[in-house]
Amino acid sequence: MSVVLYQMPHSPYAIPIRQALIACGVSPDTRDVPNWDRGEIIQLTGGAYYQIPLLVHDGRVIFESEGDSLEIARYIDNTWGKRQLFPESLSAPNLCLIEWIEDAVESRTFKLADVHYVPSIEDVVARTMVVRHKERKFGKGCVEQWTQSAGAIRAELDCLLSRCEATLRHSPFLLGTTPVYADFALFGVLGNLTHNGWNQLCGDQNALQHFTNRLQAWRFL
Ligand SMILES: N[C@@H](CCC(=O)N[C@@H](CS)C(=O)NCC(=O)O)C(=O)O
Repeated sequence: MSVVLYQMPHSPYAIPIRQALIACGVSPDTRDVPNWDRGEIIQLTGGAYYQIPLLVHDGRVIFESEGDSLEIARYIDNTWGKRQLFPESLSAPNLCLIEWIEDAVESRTFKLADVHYVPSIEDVVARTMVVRHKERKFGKGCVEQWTQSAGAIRAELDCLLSRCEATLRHSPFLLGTTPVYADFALFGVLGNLTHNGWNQLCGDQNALQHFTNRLQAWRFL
């Protein structure tokens, strides 16, 4: 069996997919896609897609063809996960949490990561292409703006994360004793935030720290 995950190592959307595969007992080969060159993804999808993550399973290419950000996650669940990532009984809280994590939480974590990630791109052309992409979406000077307001963004993020911290002090995972995809989504945004030591969880985010270690070690039976 061949499973190849096209990713960027720090991507908040690729990290959960990689970890969900591992939790399901699948060790994907990973291909790091340069943020500034989406040629391989465009070729693989015949021009239909340019983002990551993208999964190739025995020659079958899986990506967000319908704009549903959960297409790859659901494919993993249906193929290897025995519906443990998306249990029907937890559908409402699982999907609500995923939406909140991928929107409200991610919109803070990626900015705090980007203020470290963007300057770390050594090649001036590559870095400028990434900045250009960000500025077309978020306005000119956005990375500088996020750098200046990093403290305020972090305060907003910590306020949101305090809900998860409180729950995880009482429960191993967000919705009980077994992880669902919402847990992997949370793992993804935290992985993006703290990638390469760019940011750390604080002392009062102990339960979140233990949660990330627990999820990393988790394997579905
Ligand atoms: N909704 C997509 C979002 C994927 C996404 O935003 N990927 C980012 C990397 S974290 C990307 O490829 N951005 C490049 C672009 O939008 O051009 C998913 O959940 O897979």
